[in-house]
Amino acid sequence: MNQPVLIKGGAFHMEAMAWSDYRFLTTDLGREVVQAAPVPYAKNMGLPGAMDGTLSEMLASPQVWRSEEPDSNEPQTPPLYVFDASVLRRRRDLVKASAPLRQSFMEKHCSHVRVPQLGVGFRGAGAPMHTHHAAVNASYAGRKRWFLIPPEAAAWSLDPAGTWEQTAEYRELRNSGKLFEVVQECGDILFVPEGWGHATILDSYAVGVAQEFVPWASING
Ligand SMILES: O=C(O)CCC(=O)C(=O)O
Repeated sequence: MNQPVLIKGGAFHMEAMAWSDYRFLTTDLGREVVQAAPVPYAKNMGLPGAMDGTLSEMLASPQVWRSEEPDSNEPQTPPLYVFDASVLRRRRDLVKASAPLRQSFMEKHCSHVRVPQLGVGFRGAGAPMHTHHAAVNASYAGRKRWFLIPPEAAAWSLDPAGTWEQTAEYRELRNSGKLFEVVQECGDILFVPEGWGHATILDSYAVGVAQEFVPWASING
């Protein structure tokens, strides 16, 4: 399948829906060391601004936390986003509760599946425009805006999506009709096909788990 699909309420049955309440997320994962950065994996890409600490510390940090409503005193730059593949690699006990791909699907249809990635942040945080393998993304809290570009027009950016959304490049893409925007709400699953450009901006406190995979069909045709 090479079209994005939004499955409304597709994650409602998952145990990780408990994370829509901040207190359950921090009970399960608050002591885990994570990275927060202006863009996911900033350190790996040689970009500045990343911080490490426990998830509880990061979520209380003024560089990460934002109130639900915009505040005139807050920094103009987007907040840091906790986006981390190491947490669920260490906490295998929470993979079944939170990773959207079922074991039977992976065994039958996938040649490779990456470790699920945890994304937690507040209003204005997000991921810049990028592409990779197919992915499913489950939302367990909040509202997230997605920007999607088909493979023939896909692009990369190292700017946080909140900054990119203010640029002429964004406006041109939108006017060209090549940019699709979709809102993912708590409990929804979004499928992003291989090669599609995608970026996100959180509208509120939001928690998601993303799982990238290579379907046999994409190798064997
Ligand atoms: O969940 C997000 O905010 C971004 C997810 C993403 O871009 C990805 O999994 O590649």
